[in-house]
Amino acid sequence: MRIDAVSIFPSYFDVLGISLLGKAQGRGIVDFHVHDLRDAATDKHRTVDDKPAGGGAGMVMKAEPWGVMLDRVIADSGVADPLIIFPSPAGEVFNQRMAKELAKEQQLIFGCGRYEGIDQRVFDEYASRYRVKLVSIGDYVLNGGEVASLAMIEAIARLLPGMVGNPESLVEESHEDGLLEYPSYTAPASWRGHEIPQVLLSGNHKLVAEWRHQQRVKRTREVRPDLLETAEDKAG
Ligand code: JCK
Repeated sequence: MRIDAVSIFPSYFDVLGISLLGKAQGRGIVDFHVHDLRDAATDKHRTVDDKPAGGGAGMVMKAEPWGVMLDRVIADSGVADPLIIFPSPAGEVFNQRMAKELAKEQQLIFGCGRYEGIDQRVFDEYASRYRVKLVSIGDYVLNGGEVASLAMIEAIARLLPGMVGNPESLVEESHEDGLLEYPSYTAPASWRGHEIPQVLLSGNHKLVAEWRHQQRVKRTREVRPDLLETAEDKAG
Protein backbone atom coordinates (compact mmCIF):
# COMPACT_ATOMS: atom_id res chain seq x y z
CA MET A 1 0.00 0.00 0.00
CA ARG A 2 1.16 3.52 -0.79
CA ILE A 3 0.41 6.15 1.87
CA ASP A 4 0.95 9.88 1.39
CA ALA A 5 0.45 12.62 3.97
CA VAL A 6 0.28 16.33 3.16
CA SER A 7 0.93 18.66 6.11
CA ILE A 8 2.52 21.99 7.11
CA PHE A 9 4.17 19.99 9.94
CA PRO A 10 5.74 17.02 8.12
CA SER A 11 7.96 16.18 11.13
CA TYR A 12 4.88 14.90 12.98
CA PHE A 13 5.28 11.83 10.77
CA ASP A 14 8.89 11.15 11.81
CA VAL A 15 7.65 8.71 14.48
CA LEU A 16 6.36 6.37 11.78
CA GLY A 17 9.97 5.48 11.00
CA ILE A 18 10.56 3.98 14.46
CA SER A 19 7.32 2.05 14.94
CA LEU A 20 5.24 -0.50 13.14
CA LEU A 21 5.39 1.45 9.92
CA GLY A 22 9.19 1.51 9.93
CA LYS A 23 9.16 -2.29 9.80
CA ALA A 24 6.40 -2.38 7.18
CA GLN A 25 8.32 0.13 5.06
CA GLY A 26 11.52 -1.91 5.41
CA ARG A 27 9.70 -5.06 4.29
CA GLY A 28 8.09 -3.34 1.30
CA ILE A 29 4.55 -3.63 2.69
CA VAL A 30 4.04 0.13 2.94
CA ASP A 31 5.51 2.91 0.81
CA PHE A 32 5.09 6.07 2.90
CA HIS A 33 5.71 9.64 1.69
CA VAL A 34 5.15 12.92 3.52
CA HIS A 35 4.86 16.29 1.73
CA ASP A 36 5.20 19.81 3.10
CA LEU A 37 2.19 21.82 1.90
CA ARG A 38 4.30 25.01 2.03
CA ASP A 39 6.37 23.63 -0.88
CA ALA A 40 3.28 24.30 -3.01
CA ALA A 41 2.88 27.92 -1.88
CA THR A 42 3.93 30.55 -4.43
CA ASP A 43 4.75 33.69 -2.40
CA LYS A 44 8.04 34.33 -0.60
CA HIS A 45 6.44 33.79 2.84
CA ARG A 46 5.03 30.42 1.68
CA THR A 47 1.55 31.44 2.86
CA VAL A 48 -1.05 28.67 3.16
CA ASP A 49 -3.77 30.46 5.20
CA ASP A 50 -6.02 33.49 4.93
CA LYS A 51 -8.99 35.14 6.67
CA PRO A 52 -12.34 33.34 6.50
CA ALA A 53 -14.70 34.63 3.80
CA GLY A 54 -17.70 36.19 5.53
CA GLY A 55 -15.67 37.01 8.62
CA GLY A 56 -15.13 35.22 11.92
CA ALA A 57 -12.33 34.01 14.13
CA GLY A 58 -9.21 32.17 13.06
CA MET A 59 -7.75 31.40 9.65
CA VAL A 60 -8.66 29.00 6.82
CA MET A 61 -6.26 27.04 4.60
CA LYS A 62 -6.13 28.43 1.07
CA ALA A 63 -7.32 26.23 -1.79
CA GLU A 64 -4.46 26.93 -4.26
CA PRO A 65 -1.55 25.24 -2.43
CA TRP A 66 -3.76 22.21 -1.72
CA GLY A 67 -4.64 21.98 -5.40
CA VAL A 68 -1.01 22.20 -6.51
CA MET A 69 0.21 19.68 -3.92
CA LEU A 70 -2.58 17.10 -4.32
CA ASP A 71 -2.32 17.18 -8.14
CA ARG A 72 1.45 16.66 -7.80
CA VAL A 73 1.17 13.79 -5.30
CA ILE A 74 -1.47 12.03 -7.39
CA ALA A 75 0.47 12.47 -10.64
CA ASP A 76 3.82 11.41 -9.13
CA SER A 77 2.48 8.29 -7.42
CA GLY A 78 0.77 7.10 -10.60
CA VAL A 79 -2.12 5.34 -8.83
CA ALA A 80 -5.31 5.78 -10.86
CA ASP A 81 -7.84 5.67 -8.02
CA PRO A 82 -6.36 6.94 -4.75
CA LEU A 83 -8.63 7.43 -1.74
CA ILE A 84 -8.15 10.91 -0.27
CA ILE A 85 -8.84 11.19 3.45
CA PHE A 86 -9.26 14.54 5.15
CA PRO A 87 -9.23 14.25 8.94
CA SER A 88 -12.00 16.54 10.17
CA PRO A 89 -14.05 17.15 13.32
CA ALA A 90 -17.03 16.99 10.93
CA GLY A 91 -16.09 13.59 9.46
CA GLU A 92 -17.50 10.08 9.80
CA VAL A 93 -16.09 8.52 12.99
CA PHE A 94 -13.17 6.15 12.39
CA ASN A 95 -13.49 2.61 13.74
CA GLN A 96 -12.04 -0.88 13.25
CA ARG A 97 -14.48 -1.67 10.45
CA MET A 98 -13.30 1.43 8.57
CA ALA A 99 -9.64 0.50 9.22
CA LYS A 100 -10.29 -2.91 7.61
CA GLU A 101 -11.92 -1.34 4.55
CA LEU A 102 -9.12 1.22 4.16
CA ALA A 103 -6.49 -1.56 4.45
CA LYS A 104 -7.76 -2.89 1.07
CA GLU A 105 -6.88 0.33 -0.78
CA GLN A 106 -3.92 0.68 -3.13
CA GLN A 107 -3.20 4.29 -2.09
CA LEU A 108 -4.37 6.51 0.77
CA ILE A 109 -3.64 10.24 0.77
CA PHE A 110 -4.09 12.02 4.12
CA GLY A 111 -4.72 15.76 3.78
CA CYS A 112 -3.89 17.27 7.17
CA GLY A 113 -5.57 20.61 7.78
CA ARG A 114 -4.63 23.16 10.48
CA TYR A 115 -6.17 26.42 11.73
CA GLU A 116 -9.99 26.30 11.31
CA GLY A 117 -9.67 23.83 8.45
CA ILE A 118 -9.41 23.82 4.65
CA ASP A 119 -11.37 25.87 2.06
CA GLN A 120 -14.49 23.78 1.26
CA ARG A 121 -13.75 23.96 -2.47
CA VAL A 122 -10.73 21.64 -2.02
CA PHE A 123 -13.08 18.85 -0.84
CA ASP A 124 -15.56 19.67 -3.61
CA GLU A 125 -12.89 19.69 -6.35
CA TYR A 126 -11.24 16.40 -5.32
CA ALA A 127 -14.57 14.70 -4.63
CA SER A 128 -15.50 15.53 -8.25
CA ARG A 129 -12.36 13.75 -9.53
CA TYR A 130 -11.53 11.06 -6.92
CA ARG A 131 -12.95 9.29 -3.90
CA VAL A 132 -12.81 11.59 -0.85
CA LYS A 133 -13.65 10.79 2.79
CA LEU A 134 -13.87 13.19 5.73
CA VAL A 135 -12.99 11.18 8.82
CA SER A 136 -12.90 12.06 12.54
CA ILE A 137 -11.03 9.99 15.12
CA GLY A 138 -13.48 10.92 17.88
CA ASP A 139 -15.58 13.56 19.55
CA TYR A 140 -12.92 15.90 20.92
CA VAL A 141 -11.09 18.79 19.27
CA LEU A 142 -7.50 18.54 18.00
CA ASN A 143 -5.42 21.37 16.54
CA GLY A 144 -5.02 19.70 13.15
CA GLY A 145 -5.21 16.49 11.15
CA GLU A 146 -1.70 15.16 11.82
CA VAL A 147 -2.33 13.23 15.05
CA ALA A 148 -5.59 11.88 13.62
CA SER A 149 -3.73 10.68 10.51
CA LEU A 150 -1.06 8.99 12.63
CA ALA A 151 -3.71 7.09 14.60
CA MET A 152 -5.46 5.97 11.42
CA ILE A 153 -2.20 5.00 9.67
CA GLU A 154 -1.17 2.84 12.62
CA ALA A 155 -4.58 1.15 12.80
CA ILE A 156 -4.56 0.46 9.03
CA ALA A 157 -0.90 -0.56 8.61
CA ARG A 158 -1.05 -3.28 11.28
CA LEU A 159 -3.80 -4.99 9.26
CA LEU A 160 -1.78 -5.25 6.03
CA PRO A 161 -0.80 -8.73 4.82
CA GLY A 162 2.67 -9.64 6.05
CA MET A 163 2.45 -7.12 8.88
CA VAL A 164 1.24 -9.61 11.47
CA GLY A 165 3.68 -9.68 14.37
CA ASN A 166 1.26 -11.80 16.33
CA PRO A 167 -0.97 -14.00 14.11
CA GLU A 168 -3.15 -15.34 16.96
CA SER A 169 -4.18 -11.91 18.22
CA LEU A 170 -5.34 -10.90 14.73
CA VAL A 171 -7.38 -14.12 14.45
CA GLU A 172 -9.08 -13.21 17.73
CA GLU A 173 -9.76 -9.67 16.53
CA SER A 174 -11.27 -11.05 13.36
CA HIS A 175 -14.08 -12.60 15.47
CA GLU A 176 -15.15 -8.99 15.99
CA ASP A 177 -17.94 -9.73 18.44
CA GLY A 178 -17.81 -6.14 19.66
CA LEU A 179 -16.81 -6.98 23.26
CA LEU A 180 -13.90 -5.40 25.14
CA GLU A 181 -10.74 -7.37 25.89
CA TYR A 182 -10.36 -9.70 28.87
CA PRO A 183 -7.65 -8.77 31.44
CA SER A 184 -4.19 -10.22 30.78
CA TYR A 185 -1.54 -11.37 33.28
CA THR A 186 1.99 -12.70 33.17
CA ALA A 187 4.51 -13.98 35.75
CA PRO A 188 5.02 -13.61 38.69
CA ALA A 189 1.85 -15.24 40.10
CA SER A 190 1.89 -12.75 42.97
CA TRP A 191 2.98 -9.10 42.65
CA ARG A 192 2.66 -6.57 45.50
CA GLY A 193 -0.12 -8.64 46.96
CA HIS A 194 -2.07 -8.85 43.67
CA GLU A 195 -2.61 -12.42 42.50
CA ILE A 196 -3.17 -13.88 39.04
CA PRO A 197 -6.73 -15.33 39.10
CA GLN A 198 -6.47 -19.03 40.06
CA VAL A 199 -8.39 -20.22 36.98
CA LEU A 200 -5.62 -18.95 34.68
CA LEU A 201 -3.10 -21.17 36.49
CA SER A 202 -5.42 -24.22 36.51
CA GLY A 203 -4.44 -25.54 33.07
CA ASN A 204 -8.14 -26.06 32.28
CA HIS A 205 -8.49 -24.44 28.84
CA LYS A 206 -12.29 -24.65 28.78
CA LEU A 207 -12.58 -22.93 32.18
CA VAL A 208 -10.05 -20.29 31.08
CA ALA A 209 -12.06 -19.55 27.91
CA GLU A 210 -15.31 -19.30 29.92
CA TRP A 211 -13.73 -16.99 32.51
CA ARG A 212 -12.29 -14.74 29.81
CA HIS A 213 -15.66 -14.46 28.08
CA GLN A 214 -17.36 -13.58 31.40
CA GLN A 215 -14.72 -10.92 32.05
CA ARG A 216 -15.27 -9.42 28.60
CA VAL A 217 -19.05 -9.20 29.10
CA LYS A 218 -18.64 -7.72 32.61
CA ARG A 219 -16.13 -5.10 31.44
CA THR A 220 -18.23 -4.16 28.44
CA ARG A 221 -21.37 -3.82 30.61
CA GLU A 222 -19.46 -1.60 33.06
CA VAL A 223 -17.64 0.79 30.71
CA ARG A 224 -19.20 0.43 27.23
CA PRO A 225 -22.83 -0.70 27.50
CA ASP A 226 -23.34 0.83 24.04
CA LEU A 227 -21.07 -1.89 22.60
CA LEU A 228 -22.96 -4.65 24.40
CA GLU A 229 -26.19 -3.85 22.54
CA THR A 230 -24.35 -4.21 19.24
CA ALA A 231 -22.61 -7.38 20.44
CA GLU A 232 -25.94 -8.95 21.45
CA ASP A 233 -27.41 -8.09 18.05
CA LYS A 234 -24.47 -9.75 16.33
CA ALA A 235 -24.82 -12.86 18.49
CA GLY A 236 -28.43 -13.04 17.28
C1 JCK B 1 -8.51 18.26 11.25
C2 JCK B 1 -7.92 21.79 11.70
C3 JCK B 1 -8.48 22.20 14.07
C4 JCK B 1 -10.27 23.02 15.57
C5 JCK B 1 -13.81 24.21 14.93
C6 JCK B 1 -14.60 22.01 15.71
C7 JCK B 1 -16.71 22.73 16.56
C8 JCK B 1 -12.04 23.29 13.47
C9 JCK B 1 -10.20 15.56 14.44
N1 JCK B 1 -11.30 14.03 16.02
C10 JCK B 1 -10.81 15.25 15.63
N2 JCK B 1 -10.84 16.34 16.37
N3 JCK B 1 -10.30 17.35 15.70
C11 JCK B 1 -9.88 16.92 14.50
C12 JCK B 1 -9.29 17.82 13.50
C13 JCK B 1 -9.08 19.17 13.84
C14 JCK B 1 -8.61 20.03 12.87
C15 JCK B 1 -8.32 19.59 11.58
C16 JCK B 1 -8.97 17.38 12.20
C17 JCK B 1 -7.88 20.72 10.85
N4 JCK B 1 -8.33 21.36 12.91
C18 JCK B 1 -9.87 22.69 14.30
C19 JCK B 1 -11.54 23.50 15.79
C20 JCK B 1 -12.43 23.64 14.73
N5 JCK B 1 -14.58 23.47 15.86
C21 JCK B 1 -15.81 21.57 16.46
C22 JCK B 1 -15.97 23.86 15.86
C23 JCK B 1 -10.76 22.82 13.25
C24 JCK B 1 -9.99 14.57 13.41
N6 JCK B 1 -9.83 13.80 12.60
